Amino acid sequence: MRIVFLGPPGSGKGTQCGLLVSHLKVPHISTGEMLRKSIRSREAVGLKVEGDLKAGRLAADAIVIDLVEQRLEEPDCNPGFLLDGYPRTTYQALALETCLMSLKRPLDGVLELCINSEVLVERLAARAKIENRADDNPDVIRTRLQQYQRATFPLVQFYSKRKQHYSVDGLGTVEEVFERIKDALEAIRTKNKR
Ligand code: B4P
Repeated sequence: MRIVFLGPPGSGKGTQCGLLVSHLKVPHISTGEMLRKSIRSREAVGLKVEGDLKAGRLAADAIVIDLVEQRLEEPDCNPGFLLDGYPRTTYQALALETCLMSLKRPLDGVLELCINSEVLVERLAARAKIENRADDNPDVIRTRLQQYQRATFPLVQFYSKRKQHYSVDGLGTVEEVFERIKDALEAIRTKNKR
């Protein structure tokens, strides 16, 4: 299956995609993870995006689009993929649509994990204590949530118009959310068979 996960920071996209990899047997492509890796290894891309990530701003569209397009051409993506954190802007969504059209592999669906912002702040503050991520401090979390509302939330409408959008309640335990996601994937499979 070819699925995009949408949701604000802390909504559980990364957590749920991690669980779904073995369920669906497709790779998990997290642009946040790819960018952090390139920062850690001091690659040219990493040096360009480091300041943006630290400040909670989005990296430049051109950089992320390029990373994802190269990744989607790798053979392990032939059976499908889980895109986590991409697209995050309308420009990226249009680029993805064009790329998948040229690969003749359209998206099966877009899952939005819905959750309120108080829970998000609590979750990210809890992660800050464990993982020491530079972008999990309160000021940067606020910037990331604002970015989401401004740049990424309009994608709900973008994919609704294309009848590809499905929303999933992201509140509850990891296992409860996972069960809801599996149900939504089943609904997508059934709809796409028709
Ligand atoms: P990401 O790594 O995608 O960061 P994120 O949005 O915070 O999502 P994440 O996957 O970490 O959180 P999750 O919801 O899984 O991006 C980082 C940065 O990279 C961005 O701010 C941006 O600067 C840049 N970037 C990435 N993609 C880009 C793009 N396409 N364009 C431009 N820039 C881009 O979970 C968070 C926490 O919640 C975890 O600690 C988890 O344990 C906990 N959690 C999850 N589910 C839970 C549950 N049910 N109950 C309790 N806790 C739960």
